[in-house]
Amino acid sequence: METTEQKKRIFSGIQPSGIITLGNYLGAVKNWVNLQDEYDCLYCIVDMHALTVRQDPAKLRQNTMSLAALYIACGLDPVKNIIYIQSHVPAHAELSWILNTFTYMGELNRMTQFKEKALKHADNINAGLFTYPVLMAADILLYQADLVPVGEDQRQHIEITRDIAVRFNNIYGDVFKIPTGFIPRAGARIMSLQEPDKKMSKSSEDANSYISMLDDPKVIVNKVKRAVTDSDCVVKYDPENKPGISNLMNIYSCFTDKTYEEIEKEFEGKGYGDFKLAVGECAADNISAIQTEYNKIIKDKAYLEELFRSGAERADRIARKTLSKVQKKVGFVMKQ
Ligand code: AQP
Repeated sequence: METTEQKKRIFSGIQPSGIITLGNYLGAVKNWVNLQDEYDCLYCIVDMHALTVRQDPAKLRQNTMSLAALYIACGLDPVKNIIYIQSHVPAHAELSWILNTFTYMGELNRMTQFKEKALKHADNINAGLFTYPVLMAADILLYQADLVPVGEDQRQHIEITRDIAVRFNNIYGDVFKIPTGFIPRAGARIMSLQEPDKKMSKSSEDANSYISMLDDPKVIVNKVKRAVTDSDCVVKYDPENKPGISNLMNIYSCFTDKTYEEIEKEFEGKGYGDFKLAVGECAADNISAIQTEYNKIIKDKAYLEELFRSGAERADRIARKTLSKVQKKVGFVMKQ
């Protein structure tokens, strides 16, 4: 028996739909790093999810490699954690199909992410975009995950995962563990630097709206300098009336562990220029340390390929167990 079996299990993932942003880092990866000792963790690169928006194949491949290198550069240990590519473990697609038949159109119709993405990609409202939450439910339920650390935007998808699991269990007995979302207190919703009422997204068309984890440090400082704020020049946490400044305070707080009160004191009587410079430099310093590691890892193709091979093998072993159980329960004749 593996010693890790005593620990609670975590599953989470990110789409290689671009280079991850500071939002993905602070809302997800940074917390994953803190959880890796205490939990038995699977961190997936969800390339099948990325296909729900049209991708350039060469870029998708490149972004997948980059995301793996960034996971490790950010501090995820590939031995302690299972790091793998979703499409390398066929059980995700197989379970997703079965779960589609336990999910109602009405439930999927309520999903905010679907509504937002359908508006953004009106020329490609594909069935995969609609059933995205079902694939996510399959990702999580396959591994009998206890906890799913995600940013605030994924809360609704965790809820539907729980609903699908409960529905299935009510019919067939205790097949799935009912997972809980784990949303960090700080950093759960990093907003766009240009439109602070919208979340920061890696696939945004305006490069000034996000900080990419691979942006040059000087670019990071400049993007923060250009961030949209208000005109009253007081550094005060007030998301409703001062969303731009509050967003920068959130970012600063995530990196420095300072409370909003401490930040307000630090910048009392100082202008936005000083504050933005401090936020920009702090983000740039932290991100550039990650980039130094990234630059070493991304060059080593053989290392990444071995990581993918062993990650998929370890994930597949766990996933197959759940999938077989589900297949038996629904009445499939099992292949001998
Ligand atoms: N702005 C954000 N603030 C905090 N957390 C965030 N996350 C995403 N944006 C923010 C968290 O990052 C994890 C991975 O997200 P994803 O790539 O699977 O999908 P997403 O939520 O749709 O992220 P993006 O960056 O907005 O991607 P695109 O532009 O492709 O849609 C999740 O845990 C998410 O909560």
